[in-house]
Amino acid sequence: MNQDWYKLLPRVRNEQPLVHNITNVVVTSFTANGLLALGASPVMAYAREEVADMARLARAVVLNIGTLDHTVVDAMIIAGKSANQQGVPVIFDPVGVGSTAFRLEMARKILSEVKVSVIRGNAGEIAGLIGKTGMTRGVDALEQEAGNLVETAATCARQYRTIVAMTGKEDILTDGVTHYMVQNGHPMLTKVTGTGCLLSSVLGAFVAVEENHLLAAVSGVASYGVAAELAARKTGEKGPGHFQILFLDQLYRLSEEDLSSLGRIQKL
Ligand code: ATP
Ligand code: TZP
Ligand code: MG
Ligand code: MG
Repeated sequence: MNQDWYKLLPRVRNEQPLVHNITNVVVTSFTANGLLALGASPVMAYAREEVADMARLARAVVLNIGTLDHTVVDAMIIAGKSANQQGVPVIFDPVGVGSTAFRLEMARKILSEVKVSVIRGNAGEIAGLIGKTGMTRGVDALEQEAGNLVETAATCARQYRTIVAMTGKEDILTDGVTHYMVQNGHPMLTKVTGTGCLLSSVLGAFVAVEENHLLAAVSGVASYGVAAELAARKTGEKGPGHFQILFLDQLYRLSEEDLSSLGRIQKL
């Protein structure tokens, strides 16, 4: 990509944007620690009485339906509308959409009431949002043919007038017209719960510092993938427990040089 995508990470560290997360109970602590390691400033707030105020204070709002119920969905809509009124970008993670009817119904409700800047999900979830079902197992994506992935992501982006970050072995970033593929990352990311959720919140930090949200999404996904590759090298023979810690450390240590030498971004 011709812009200096690797220069966004230093901006995140300089500006330390406040990212307001309404996320799931599985990943809360990992998400907060990941954002801190990266250099952003996390806050979790869920009460309907305060989410409008918190969203207004934040530089990005992340809505993640991993362990949703009606109360959480109400809070997400209040927070999302407040963010929209203030021009604060909203990221949406449709965890598990495509596996139950309730998730799809709630995701569509949120997307009909809140304008989101980026949807970040696995292939099954993005397919689920455009009505293609049977491509998920619980919160995990099932394998799909590569050719269909770009079309699925682009259709989703056009339908919801947003940027789609569809992640997996390869990541597809699209606004519906212009598409990028990022080939960074490591299979160890699939052995630690919440790595997709943390990525959605990391994208919140990147869109907070860059108005071009497609560039921010590409940069955030590539930076995250490079950190995972470096952490996996250090993990060696050890397993997911060590990788999780080394990955947080690597988010903290990641340099512009690491990114410019290891980033694998391709315009499609
Ligand atoms: P799932 O529940 O299907 O694992 P998720 O919400 O956890 O989905 P992922 O698609 O796993 O999200 O994406 C999280 C990170 O893991 C992204 O940076 C992505 O590039 C990376 N990733 C996922 N699978 C692989 C893989 N097989 N090889 C390399 N990187 C991967
Ligand atoms: N169940 C509900 S939310 C959740 C699980 C296991 C976490 C999913 O995290 P990720 O980032 O999608 O792997
Ligand atoms: Mg994963
Ligand atoms: Mg997920």
